[in-house]
Amino acid sequence: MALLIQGGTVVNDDLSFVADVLCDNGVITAVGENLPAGDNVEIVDAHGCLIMPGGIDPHTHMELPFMGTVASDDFYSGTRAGLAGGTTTIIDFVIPNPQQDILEAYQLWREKSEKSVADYSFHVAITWWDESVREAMAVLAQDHGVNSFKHFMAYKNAIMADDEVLINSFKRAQELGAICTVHAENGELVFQLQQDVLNMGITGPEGHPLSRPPEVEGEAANRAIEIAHLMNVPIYLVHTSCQQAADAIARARANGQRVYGEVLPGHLLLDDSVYRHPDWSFAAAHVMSPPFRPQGHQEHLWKALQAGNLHTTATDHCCFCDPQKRNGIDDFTKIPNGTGGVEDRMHVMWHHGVNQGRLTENEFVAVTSTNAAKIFNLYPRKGVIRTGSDADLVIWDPEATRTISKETHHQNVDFNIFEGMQVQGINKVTISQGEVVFRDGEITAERGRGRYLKRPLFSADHSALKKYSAQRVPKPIKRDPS
Ligand code: URQ
Ligand code: ZN
Ligand code: ZN
Repeated sequence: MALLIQGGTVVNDDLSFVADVLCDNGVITAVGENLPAGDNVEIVDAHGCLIMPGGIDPHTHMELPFMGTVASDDFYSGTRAGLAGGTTTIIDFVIPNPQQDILEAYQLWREKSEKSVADYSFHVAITWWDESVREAMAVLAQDHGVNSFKHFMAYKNAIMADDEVLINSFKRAQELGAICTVHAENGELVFQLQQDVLNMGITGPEGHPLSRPPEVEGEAANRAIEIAHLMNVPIYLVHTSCQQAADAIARARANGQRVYGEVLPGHLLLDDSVYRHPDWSFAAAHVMSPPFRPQGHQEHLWKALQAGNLHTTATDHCCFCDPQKRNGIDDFTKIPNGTGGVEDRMHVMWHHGVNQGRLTENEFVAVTSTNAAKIFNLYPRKGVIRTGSDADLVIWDPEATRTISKETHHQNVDFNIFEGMQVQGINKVTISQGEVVFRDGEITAERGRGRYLKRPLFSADHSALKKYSAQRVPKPIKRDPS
């Protein structure tokens, strides 16, 4: 059934304009004023509302096996919660164990994700290196539409990539036309500081931020950026949480390097006082890496976002319920790291971004959808209201309100880091693949309707680098052998 969205204002990252939107067979077929309603068309009333591109969350971990347990939101419940909050596409992660066959891991994640109710794609983590990994990256890039490879610089003795892995993988990504992403924390420093903090007798969640101060992220951010610079590959820093890392990105960009930054609403709004809360479960529920930072970093991150040195908002949605968090009841280093947010990201960013005058409505669209689509080469299929683009949209009511709570959220987790937050400006309707999947609080998306999205190599950014590399090859100096 075709849909005609009538009476709204279309908001793209570059422009807002009054228009109707016609959707048919999963794509947008017309955008314009007073579009005629043909036969067999469902009318969706958008009067007084904004019509915006469906949200893209470029950083989630549905049903991730991690730190001895498995994240509690799976690809069904997690993407379902995302639709309720206006997110119509996620980019999740294939994270092979060290020495695990990369292609085997990719297949496992493809099977797990078939239950999704929204469209999805994968970054693939490079957690070890040998010639088979080098070959697997080509297969994934050329045959399976993987154009982004992730590197965890933290998590020593688990999935941490050392400099040798980083350099080999970055070089390979450059050859293939892919982008590199990093979790930038110095895992060796974290490991040492964790021992130091435990030796002080600190075993509670308050030890978590003490073992990974902002300098630990700043060092890794600078190192990753320099390696990317010398390997001539674009780089994207996930969950940039502190001034040191944000400034590293800004410096590199000021030097013309192709570096992008992601920020989580949690790092924009919460601080490290949560770890000193008297209730152990409350404090442990906030254990994620990098940790929420001391007061001051949040405002710096907002300014970096407004300045265009941070480009996307994501959630790093990786939920663990209290019984799971209690694996670390006697030792904070054993508390599974991760928090949720896939359902709240857009509401929180609108309320604290647009309502507070930090972001225009167009910048909101950029940082919740369009920029991620462009960086990861899903644009203009995703991330814009345009004829021919996928019919993934939200009908946004700037006057409607919601109080965020674990009691009412659809996320499969017993905690919400934004508990009690009252927000104004929410999606009344979510449309995915041209189908109404959320309306009046009801989710009607069918299990398994989500599609795997292939992402082409050589996004505009990378093709520019390719040309630059070709010109930059130094020549050997011819010398008289005598
Ligand atoms: O590091 C990540 O992004 C994953 C393992 C989720 N956990 C977290 O604390 N950020
Ligand atoms: Zn991470
Ligand atoms: Zn993550």
